[in-house]
Amino acid sequence: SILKSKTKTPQTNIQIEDDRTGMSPETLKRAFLDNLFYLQGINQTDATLYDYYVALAYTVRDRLLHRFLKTVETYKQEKVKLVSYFSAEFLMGRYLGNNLINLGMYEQTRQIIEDLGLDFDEILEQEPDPGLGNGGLGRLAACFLDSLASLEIPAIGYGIRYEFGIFHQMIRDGWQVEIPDNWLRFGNPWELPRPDETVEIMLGGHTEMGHNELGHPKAVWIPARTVLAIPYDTPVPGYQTNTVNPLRLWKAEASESFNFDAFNAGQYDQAVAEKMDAETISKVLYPNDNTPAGRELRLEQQYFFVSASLQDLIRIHLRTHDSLDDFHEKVAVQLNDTHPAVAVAELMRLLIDKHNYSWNHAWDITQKTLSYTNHTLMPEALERWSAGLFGRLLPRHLEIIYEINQRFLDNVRTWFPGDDRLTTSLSLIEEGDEKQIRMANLACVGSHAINGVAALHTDLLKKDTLKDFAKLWPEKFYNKTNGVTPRRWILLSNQELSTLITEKIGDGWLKNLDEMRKLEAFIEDAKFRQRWQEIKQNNKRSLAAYILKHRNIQIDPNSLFDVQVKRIHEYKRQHLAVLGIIAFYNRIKQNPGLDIVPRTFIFGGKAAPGYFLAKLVIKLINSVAEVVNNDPDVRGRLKVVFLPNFNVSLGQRIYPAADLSEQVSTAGKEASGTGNMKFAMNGALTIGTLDGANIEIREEAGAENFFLFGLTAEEVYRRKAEGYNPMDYYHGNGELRGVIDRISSGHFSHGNGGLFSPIVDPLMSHDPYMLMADFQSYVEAQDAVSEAYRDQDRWTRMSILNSARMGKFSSDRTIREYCNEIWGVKPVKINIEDYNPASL
Ligand code: B1N
Repeated sequence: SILKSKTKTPQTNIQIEDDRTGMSPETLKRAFLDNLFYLQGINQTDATLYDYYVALAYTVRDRLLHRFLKTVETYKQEKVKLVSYFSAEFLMGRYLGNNLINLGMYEQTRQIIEDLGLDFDEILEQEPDPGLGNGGLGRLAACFLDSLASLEIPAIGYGIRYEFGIFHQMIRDGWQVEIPDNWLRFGNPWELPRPDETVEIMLGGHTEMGHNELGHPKAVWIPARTVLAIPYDTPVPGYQTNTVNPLRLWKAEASESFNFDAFNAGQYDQAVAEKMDAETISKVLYPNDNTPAGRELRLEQQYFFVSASLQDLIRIHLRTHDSLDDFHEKVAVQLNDTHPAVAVAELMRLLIDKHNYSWNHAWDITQKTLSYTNHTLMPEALERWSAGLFGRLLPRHLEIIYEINQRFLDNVRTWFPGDDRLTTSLSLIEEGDEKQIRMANLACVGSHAINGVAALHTDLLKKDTLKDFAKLWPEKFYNKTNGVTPRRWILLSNQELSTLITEKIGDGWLKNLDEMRKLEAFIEDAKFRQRWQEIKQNNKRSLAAYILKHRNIQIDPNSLFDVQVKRIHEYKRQHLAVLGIIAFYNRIKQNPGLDIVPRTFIFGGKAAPGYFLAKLVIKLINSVAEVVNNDPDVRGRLKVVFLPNFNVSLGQRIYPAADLSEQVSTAGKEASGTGNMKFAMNGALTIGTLDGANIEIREEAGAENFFLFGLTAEEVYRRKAEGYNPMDYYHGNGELRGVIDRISSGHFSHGNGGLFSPIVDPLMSHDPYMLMADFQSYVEAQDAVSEAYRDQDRWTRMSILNSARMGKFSSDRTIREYCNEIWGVKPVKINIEDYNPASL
């Protein structure tokens, strides 16, 4: 027949399902080369390293997909309760290496890639780092997704598919320069568009009184415009489980590709402009960490993803249930800070306006569904929206918020008659020249659970930032100390250390990090200590090679690697570490023969583009580096390096190579910190204040294995109340004076003493972050660090104890607590034995 092939090609070994699910080296190799040729249309002879990355990514994706589809199908069939994590940020980091690990195919994949004569690590480096987050808050969401899938919890992450993630940072002449992060330019093999599950989002316009089917009066929102939300799913596998949960990110598109009226009127440009306008909603991540943007587009982003996600959850629920009466029994929505707090009003609107619920019934479902995590104590970082702006974008939601507030304050007034201070403080609305909506208050009122992210943070929330809510509803408050995933932050980042740990205690620690305590039994084993030290040394050597290649700075792997990587912020006090460096430098200048422990100070972190002082701190670090690194008196004993573009991938190189972790925020300001945990797990010691999770890290590691300094949160409050005068320290402390004067003299700025006065002047007048008060104590702690480092054996013991005692800071522990105390969800096993994708 003419429909048959003329040439006789033998059809051997075609096993479709096996080619896409099989894990044997032969199958993996065949699938990899098959993807390169048939999916990408590229010959091996022409393939670039990036092409190989894509081929490998598709090979791994195939091995995720049947688990993914079976997971979703199981949730539907078993009508399980689902956790949905609402977050404006997911800082996922590269997928390939992590997915290989979680699927248990890392080693055999490395092997087949190397058999083909390719460099495996170089291929992993091809993947763009998806930077859809700013810092700790976004990375926490990513660690939580890893733990949820690893604990076999039915869960879905909801967020925004930003076309541009956090900017790429470059350093020019010591200053930060921002480059757009066009991460989707070459496509994204990890995501699956689901256009059939598109939802419509209304914006702007006004409300009118109308009536429902029964003739009852009801509010009708007449929007000015609508946009479409298109879901893109990224499968998130658990560590050695069959669970693969979705991360569902929404892209904004125009409702109709063209405004036909404008088009027909010949205004082609206007028609296209409207389309572009709609798409700006998911165009770019706001690059602020711990400071609200206050822009209308930001509120549009928040509402866009919250509305899309709630509509999606309602659709999912109604597939298998007759009504939304039991919605809260099947869905737990966690609000990652107040960025998704408009969910309170949106769920009310959907229940009342769309699904005809009464106010009281809708309110009951809403409160039982939602819970809220607070991530900051600083009042200036709490989100507020002007009622005018809010009402222009979300007129119906403004009405709903006013009604929530009225009913809530009526209750407050009956519970506490005459207490005007209390009603003013609890109100969702801040009165003033312009009314402001307090998103934290909205989140508190609309949730059944409110939590802080470290013990001290929760304490201070209850005593200070949210004290009136805590008095009203003490039973609503929880502490959930943050954690990080040991799969990415130990196993993937520090493979040599992981091998040693597994050799000693087996691999149970990867699922139960408390088992790391078993390492303590080997602390008297000199060979073990030596191996521990050698591995740190190897990690330091490879970071030194990276620094030489990318910054052209030679550093000594035998020096103490003293590292501070995190967003640049005044409260995090990178400039306190700089004062410490200058103190060391001044000592050398006074006595060039001084016997000091050689140190390499490594900094990394982005400054928000509009945060002038943070950008000046980067310039200061680079300026000090230029002088210190090239001063012949220093003789290479101090080196300062600023590593540009700190992100998840760079973190993976840096944490394993650190000897000392700088966690020096003003006590009471850092909600938790999570970098502190990654460092300690990888055997770095901490120099830190009693702030955030540092307190719990020190408790676990033992006070003798932690370099503590500085005022406590209580002392900070008290000192400020008593009247704090930083000049007392300037006049009373010669070393501090020498440091400040060295900066002011222009020594680090080619004689331009004024360059850094925006940093120095505030220190000398009000010093809101109390660097002057903490300086002496910081320098003393640094001297204790140097003394400890001289005794390498003692240092290694402390390093081992830090790693061994970090079990508490696995995000698995955090997620178990959320599951048991807040979400009420249980693990669900996914069985793929009976699942044959080829036959479906
Ligand atoms: O959240 C982390 C904590 O470990 C950190 O201590 C905390 O600073 C961080 C607005 C934030 N708090 N608030 C933010 C980020 C972006 C934004 O637009 C606020 N990030 C934190 C995880 O709990």
